[in-house]
Amino acid sequence: MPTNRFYVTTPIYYVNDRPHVGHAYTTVIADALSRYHRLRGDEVRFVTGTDENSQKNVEAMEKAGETDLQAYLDRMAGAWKSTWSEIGITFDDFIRTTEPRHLAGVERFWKAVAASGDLEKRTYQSMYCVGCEGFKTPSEMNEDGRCPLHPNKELTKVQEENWFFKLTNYVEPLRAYIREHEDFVQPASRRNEILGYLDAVEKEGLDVSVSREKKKLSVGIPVPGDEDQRIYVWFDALLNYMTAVGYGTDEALFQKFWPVNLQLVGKDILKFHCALWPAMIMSAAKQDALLRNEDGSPKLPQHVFAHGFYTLDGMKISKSLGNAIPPSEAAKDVGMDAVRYYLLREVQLGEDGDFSFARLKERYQADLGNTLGNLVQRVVAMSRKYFDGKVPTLDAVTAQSLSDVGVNSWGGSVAIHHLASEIAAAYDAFNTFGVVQRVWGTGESASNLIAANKLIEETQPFKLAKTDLEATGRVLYALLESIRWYAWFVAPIMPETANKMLVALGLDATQEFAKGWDAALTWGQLEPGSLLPEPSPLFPRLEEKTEV
Ligand code: ME8
Repeated sequence: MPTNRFYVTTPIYYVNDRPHVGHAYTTVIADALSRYHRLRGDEVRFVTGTDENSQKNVEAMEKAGETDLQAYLDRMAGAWKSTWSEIGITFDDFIRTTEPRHLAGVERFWKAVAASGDLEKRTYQSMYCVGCEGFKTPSEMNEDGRCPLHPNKELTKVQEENWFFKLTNYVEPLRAYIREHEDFVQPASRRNEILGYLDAVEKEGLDVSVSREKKKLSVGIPVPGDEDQRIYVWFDALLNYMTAVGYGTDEALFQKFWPVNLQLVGKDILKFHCALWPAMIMSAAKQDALLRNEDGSPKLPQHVFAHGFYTLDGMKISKSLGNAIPPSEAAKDVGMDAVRYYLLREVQLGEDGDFSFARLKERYQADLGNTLGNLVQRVVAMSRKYFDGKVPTLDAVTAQSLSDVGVNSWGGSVAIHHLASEIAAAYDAFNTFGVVQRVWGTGESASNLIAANKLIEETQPFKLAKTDLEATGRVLYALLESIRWYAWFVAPIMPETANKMLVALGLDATQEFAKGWDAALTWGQLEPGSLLPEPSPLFPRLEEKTEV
């Protein structure tokens, strides 16, 4: 089977602070999708990184009483990387916009846009929000003239001569691309926001200032051919998605991974990603053949998905409120898998939600401990007890009879095959919330975790074992084999848990995952008669854990 490639990105984050659970949300979604595609055998490129040429970072450094910007940036980039490793983020590349490889690509791209005639020097006056690194029109301000997202800071009046990018030249091509590619802007509910913005760009002539006077900034990439100007941080930052895969430095790599399959962003930066960014590419593609398809059309991102925002215990997450806690702290009692699960489970992708410690603990006990953990514990313990420490092996437990444990709500192997294809479809549609829902049993297919627990209640193997060992063996085998499947389903979201589940079945997790999704998910691969190690709880009860 030919391998597909999957290139997924997160925003590159400002390093004015350490990551909090909001940043973790985007990054965990990207990680789960990357892990899923790796399990399928696809060639995956997962890129995250840091947005370093921002005045915000300089302000944060000064606030921290430091003066060496490079040292500050290095330290903060390191802090982001280590936070990501603490919650199991498996990025393939981490790009920093102060790296030489990035500068090379930005320069090439700027020159292409300039050669297309889409840059023009104009004198400009506007209000600027350093928090957003963006200009604000009067309709985008609060009544008091401040930015609604950063009401603690006054806007700065900017009057200077800048390079402008003629976004207005691309309103029609953007509309056409969005019309022809219904799944470019996701979720669908966000498309109107972009179309509305394009109407405003057209009506109000909203070209975008893409440079600033050098003397007013202490950071920023120099504008090629204009010593007095630096490139606007957003123009530079968006290009990370290309420079990380070799634009300007490694043509073969770029050809392989561009265009990007999926760009995950928060709803706050949708406009930059679905209007300015594709317009920039349309412009540069007129000059740069690397950016064109064979038919001459520009190579644009395939999908941009904007998720909603998390609050923390009902409050906006912000550095100034002091609640921008790192994800590792949220994971202190419950572990990283529980935080990853919680972030993806608590809200439908695209909606806003609240990260609450009480809910996190509730879900840990109920969804993880009681529903998943207990299932594994009970099934393994019963099998060990009635089948001599092993996966049931009875002459009568033939492959046929194993797949026919169709007791009431339990759908047996036919249903779990159906469930597996529903789950793959949900992952393919970036719907991690849907994956979790289906595994835990709110989807349409049977043979999910809820049904597995019901099967135990309905068949009562602990009583059945006294009268009909063969029937007991069939039930327990079906449940053990299902646990192997559940491990595959949840592995992208809860990698440590999935490994433990396989170990609980006496399997070598590395070997099992090397099989690949399709090869592994056929019924009956768990070997009857193989040894089952003594189980230990997957999700220890919290009281016990904190007492230790
Ligand atoms: O905007 N809930 O960086 P940034 C959910 N450097 N997601 C959240 C969140 C919350 N409460 N808070 C932050 C920038 N995020 C630019 C991006 S890309 C070319 C440049 C996530 O550090 C969400 O993904 O402000 C949001 O879009 C992003 O962090 C903003 O990160």
